[in-house]
Amino acid sequence: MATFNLGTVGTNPVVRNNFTLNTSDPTDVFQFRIDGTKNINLAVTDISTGDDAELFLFRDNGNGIFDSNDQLVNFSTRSSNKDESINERENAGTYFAQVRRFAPGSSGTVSYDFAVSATTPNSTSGFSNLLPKEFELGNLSADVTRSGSVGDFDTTDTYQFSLGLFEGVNITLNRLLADADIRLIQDFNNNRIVDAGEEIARSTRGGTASDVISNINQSGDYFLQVQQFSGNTGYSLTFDHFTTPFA
Ligand SMILES: [Ca+2]
Ligand SMILES: [Ca+2]
Ligand SMILES: [Ca+2]
Ligand SMILES: [Ca+2]
Repeated sequence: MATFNLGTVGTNPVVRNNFTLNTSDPTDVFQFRIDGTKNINLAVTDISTGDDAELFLFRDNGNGIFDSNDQLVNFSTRSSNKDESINERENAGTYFAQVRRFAPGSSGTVSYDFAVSATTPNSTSGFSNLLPKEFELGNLSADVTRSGSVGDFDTTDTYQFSLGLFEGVNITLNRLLADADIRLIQDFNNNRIVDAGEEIARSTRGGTASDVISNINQSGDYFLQVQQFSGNTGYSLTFDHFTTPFA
């Protein structure tokens, strides 16, 4: 087991690409600190085809060493080579993100990209700036509605979708019990990080008012994020598909 100490992590994502796991070295551990109450964002992306990796987050018991006394606080164990994602509000301290090769789903050496950031909770900058394909909607060709929830143990949900030529979409977040917000992103450099200039639109209305992003009418690949602003809430997210007279 290899342990990589990333030091104190803040808003800027720390990225470790092209790491590998195999039968003789099946886990990697990324140790990091946060210096206040933050939304910890973790993503494992670009898992090799035909393989499966899992993601676990532990809080250190205070000795600064990854051991059996550390508490598992969250995990992401999706099938095949789907991206893994954790977005969790936590207090200052030392944490360990463990990436494990899932042997029954893996044929050989598993490669993956890892990223971590810590954003400011309960604010308009609390959105995760990582872009795992947590919910893949694919190319929109009709209206789509999804329900989900955000809260302290899942502070951001990230949806992937694309629009073809002559297609557009209006996006509405509603049925809220607490304040959640949305933003729309295009990952122009395809690094699975939200860089400057890649946020296309956002809606951050207060309370349980619906959030709306209207008239997105350019073809391309998009990410839509739903963020907890305060409290825990379920939500309904609607993609109202329309056609346009232009490409
Ligand atoms: Ca420990
Ligand atoms: Ca997995
Ligand atoms: Ca980017
Ligand atoms: Ca809102």
